Amino acid sequence: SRSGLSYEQRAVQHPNPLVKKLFAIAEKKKTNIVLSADLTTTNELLDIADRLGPHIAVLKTHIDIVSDFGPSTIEGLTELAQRHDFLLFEDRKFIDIGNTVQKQYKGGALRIHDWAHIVNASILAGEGIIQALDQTIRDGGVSERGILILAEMTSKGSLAVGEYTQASVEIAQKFPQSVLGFVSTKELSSHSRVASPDEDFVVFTTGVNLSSKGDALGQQYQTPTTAIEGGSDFLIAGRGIYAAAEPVTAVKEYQQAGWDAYQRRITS
Ligand code: BMP
Repeated sequence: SRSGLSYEQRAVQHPNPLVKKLFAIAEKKKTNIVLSADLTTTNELLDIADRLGPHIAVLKTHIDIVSDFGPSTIEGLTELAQRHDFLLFEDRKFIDIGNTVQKQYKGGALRIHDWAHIVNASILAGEGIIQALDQTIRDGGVSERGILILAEMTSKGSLAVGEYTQASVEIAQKFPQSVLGFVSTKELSSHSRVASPDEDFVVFTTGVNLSSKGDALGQQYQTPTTAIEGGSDFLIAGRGIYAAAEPVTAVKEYQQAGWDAYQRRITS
């Protein structure tokens, strides 16, 4: 792991062009925030993306919750991603057999591969799912596409622990061209039996909130500081930011907390 280096140093050393771009954005905008933009209409989604775009490195969508989803949703997101320089991450959580996920990724009404730089997948079904997504990425004719493996979950009673999490790391290591890293609550290299010295998987952490410990449906939060101290590289926050009374003020608070914690980690 290279979690002790600056984003700039990691950008220089990383072999994957999409990760290089992600680290370069973090360094340039001084942010490790991934906005979980769980808004349910195109207008609300694009409005929050435009207002908060300058403060985030990645915008995470659940595109299937947008009630009026259509071409203008994607055109708007793509235009804002370019204007404010952030990446798009569709939180699709692919989980089926390889043949099905290829169709879900490339086709259907959502055409996720066309517009989302990053997608995530669970390894419940075995490594074939990652093989299938990897194949679509390598044959897809579009550069800058990557996968995060959902190695843990933040919800109470999650079964994605222990050997399951370890298997996530081992499968990631078999597909280094397209697996960028993990969605997990902490760094996972300690789970690995065969970590190579120059591997640098990126850790995205959900369940981040500055003022709440959880919700009524099992969500469990940690703070930006504890997440970064635990080896997280990018903080995914939703309601803590977009549902705040002043989302712009809130995103700046998360941005500062996440950035300061990362600087402390790499200088200590
Ligand atoms: P919030 O910060 O409002 O709790 O939102 C968390 C977001 O992260 C949601 O979009 C949820 O689907 C996602 N998420 C999560 O909370 N825990 C996980 O383990 C994995 C997730 O993708």
